[in-house]
Amino acid sequence: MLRTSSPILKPIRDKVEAGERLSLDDGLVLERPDVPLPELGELANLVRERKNGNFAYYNINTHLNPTNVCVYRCVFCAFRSDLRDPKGYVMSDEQILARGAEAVENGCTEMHIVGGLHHQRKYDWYVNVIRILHEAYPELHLKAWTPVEIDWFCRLAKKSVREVLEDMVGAGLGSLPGGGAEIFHPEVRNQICEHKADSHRWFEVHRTAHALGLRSNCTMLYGHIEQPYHRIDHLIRLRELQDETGGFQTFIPLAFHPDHTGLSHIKKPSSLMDLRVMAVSRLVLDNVPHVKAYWIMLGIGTAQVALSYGADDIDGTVRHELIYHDAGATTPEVQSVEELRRLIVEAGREPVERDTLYHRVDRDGTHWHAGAAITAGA
Ligand code: V47
Repeated sequence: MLRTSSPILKPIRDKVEAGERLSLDDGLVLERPDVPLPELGELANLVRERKNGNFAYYNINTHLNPTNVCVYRCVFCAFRSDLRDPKGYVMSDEQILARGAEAVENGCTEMHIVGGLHHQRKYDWYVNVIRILHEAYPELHLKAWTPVEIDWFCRLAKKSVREVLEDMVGAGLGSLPGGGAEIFHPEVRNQICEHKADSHRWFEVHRTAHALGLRSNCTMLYGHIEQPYHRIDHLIRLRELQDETGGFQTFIPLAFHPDHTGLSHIKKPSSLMDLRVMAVSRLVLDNVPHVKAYWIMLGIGTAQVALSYGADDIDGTVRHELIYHDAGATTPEVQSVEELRRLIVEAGREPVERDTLYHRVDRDGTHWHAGAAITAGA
């Protein structure tokens, strides 16, 4: 039995308890500042525990951003560089392979690969990033390329989304990360990233990936110029594709970090807003198994609390993260497994190491193998 008592939440509480779907209008009510945050959290926690019990998942992973040089100029991005900017870099094959070696030495199960869209690199260069890593380290799951990158590759290669994804799978791609979603509504998207893949293209890429049997994640970048309506609209669009394909594994709400971006006059969202967005996302996205509290972005303390506000996953050890650190994140660059497990236990949850596709990981030091699939509940 829930302790919630606000009259404003009563109809929504009844729906959540009965396992019924929330509407767009319900989502807008949840976003109202007069909805008490603890009650919202309690409702989201009900769904979180229904789906994932007391488990909180983490993985041992690393990031690779093969280049930061990018043809696009998204105003929220501090990571990108112009072609001739001294900050710009492109990694060589040797540097990329060295990262693979480091990942395996550290027991990583996953490498998360995204980057800039370089003005001069050809399609084969991007396929080669996946191929050389997969050939050298076949056990490392390569979670790579957002729809923004896949769309760019289609233009470079004059190929369809399906053909590009098939090339990448042939080279060793394992799944797609959730990035590039930002805010789908054109009122916002046209102001923060007008030139890159639009929402239709973003969904086309994930729909095609799911049809090919790939799993993927999804995200939402919040706390900049968007309004509550844009966030709920975003979540409902994701929910609709999930109804169609069932291919999303995890949703990750991404808090905007303003430093060194074109929106540096905007304040970073507060922890209370982070928790509200987490809880609302869990409640509206009723068909996505997992919601992630990305500790790099939220900070450790908020990520721990978020495990009782809808989140059941905290991402991983995360080595070599640049996108958030370039934009002012003050979290450490890497967390040890012991520390990740400690912070989960301190939050009252049971830590479970997973691989990218949510199998339990059985591990002896850096040696590991994927065990049974973790099945989410309702
Ligand atoms: O698409 C860029 C966001 C995303 C900023 O799939 C920013 O498991 C805040 O998608 N402030 C990339 N956000 C990161 C991403 C991700 C992260 C962790 C796990 C997974 C996963 C995916 O980061 C971009 C954009 O939405 N971003 N700049 C910024 N200044």
